[in-house]
Amino acid sequence: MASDKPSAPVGPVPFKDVGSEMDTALPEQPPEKLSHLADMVSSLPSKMEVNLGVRVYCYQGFWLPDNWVVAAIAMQRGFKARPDDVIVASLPKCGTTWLNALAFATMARHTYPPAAASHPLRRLNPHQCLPFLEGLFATGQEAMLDTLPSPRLMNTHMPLTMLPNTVLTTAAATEGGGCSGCRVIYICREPKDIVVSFWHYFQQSVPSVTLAETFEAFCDGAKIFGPFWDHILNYWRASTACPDNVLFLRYEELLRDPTSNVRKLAQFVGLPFSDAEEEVGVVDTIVKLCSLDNLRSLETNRTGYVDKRMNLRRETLFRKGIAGDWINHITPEMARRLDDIVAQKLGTMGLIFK
Ligand code: PAP
Repeated sequence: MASDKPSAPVGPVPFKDVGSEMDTALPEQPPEKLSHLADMVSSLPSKMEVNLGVRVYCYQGFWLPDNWVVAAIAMQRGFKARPDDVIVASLPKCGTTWLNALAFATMARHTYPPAAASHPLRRLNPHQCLPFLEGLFATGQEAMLDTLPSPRLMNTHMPLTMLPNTVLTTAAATEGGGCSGCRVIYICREPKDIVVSFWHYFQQSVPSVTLAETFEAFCDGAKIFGPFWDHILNYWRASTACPDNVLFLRYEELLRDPTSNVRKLAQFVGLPFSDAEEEVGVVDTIVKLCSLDNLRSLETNRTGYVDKRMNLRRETLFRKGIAGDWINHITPEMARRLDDIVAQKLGTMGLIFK
C-alpha cells in the first residue's frame, strides 16, 4: 500500500538554501555566550599572522586567530557528529573549494543531477554549499547544523585534534583502539605550492607582505591553522590507521586523475557509482561541472566576496590550479629549505611529496 507520508529530505542540501549567508570570513566578535573565554585566549602565546594582518594564538599546538580559538573550544564541547556525517578538511589553499564542489556534486547527485542546468553549483560558490564548521561555532550559529538532513556534508580547516570527540574516535584509533566516528575527507598539497597560493590569495588583504615573509612564517609553522606539518600528519596518521573513516587525498593526484579520485570519494562515502551511472558518464559530468574552467566561468564565482572585510574576492579562489607553480616564485635555496623541513617532519613518517 502506498504511504501518504512525505519522504524525508535527504542530504546534503546546499547550506546557503537552508542557512544564512555563511562564508569563511573571520568573525569580528565572539558570541556573547563565549565572551568569558577571551581572557584565556589573550593569555596564550601569540604572533602576528603577516598575511592576514591579525594576531594568531597558539592553542593546543596550533596557531589560530582569537575568535577561532573560541570556535575550536565551542566545537570540541558542542559538536555532535552523526555516524553518517562527512567532513571535508584541509589547510587553506590545498584544493578545498574544488573538493567541496566534488564532494557535494557526488553526494547530492540523486537529488541534484550534475548535468542539470539548475544544479546548485551553477548558482552558488562551492563554499556556500557546505557549512563551514568553525565559522558557525565562532558566531554562535551552530544550531543550524541540527536542522540539516542526513547525511550532512561539512567543511573545516581545523586540525584533527580540534575536532570534537565524536569525530576524534578515529584519531584515537592511532593509539591502537578500534575505528569509529564519522567520515573525514582530507586534501593536502605540495607545501611549496601551498605557500605560493596562500601568498597570492592574501595579497588582496595585505598587499605589502612579500613572498619571502610569507615563506618565513610558513617554515616557522606559525601560519593560520599551522604548523602545516602537524596538520597534515595528524590526518595522515588517522587515514592510515582508519582508512574507512579518513580518506587522504592529494591535490596533485586529483589533477592527474580526477575521475579515479571521484570514484574513490564516492566509494568512501558509501555511494559508489552504479553501472548505469558509469554507462551514461556521470563521473565525467561531475568532474566537468567542478573543473576550474567551468567554476571560474560562472557568474557566482566571478563576483562577490569570501570575506568582504578582508577584501578576499571569490574569483581569486580560482587562480592557476596547477601543480608546481612554486618554480615561478621560490628560489632553489628556499625550495631546498622547505623540502628539508618536509622531509624531516613528514618524510620520516612515510609521507613523501614528489
Ligand atoms: P581556500 O582554502 O581559500 O578555500 P583552496 O580552494 O583550498 O582555497 O585553494 C585554492 C587553490 O585551489 C588555488 O590554487 P592556485 O592558487 O595554486 O591556483 C586554486 O586555483 C585551486 N583551485 C580552485 N578550484 C579548483 C578546481 N576546480 N580545480 C583545480 N584547482 C582549483
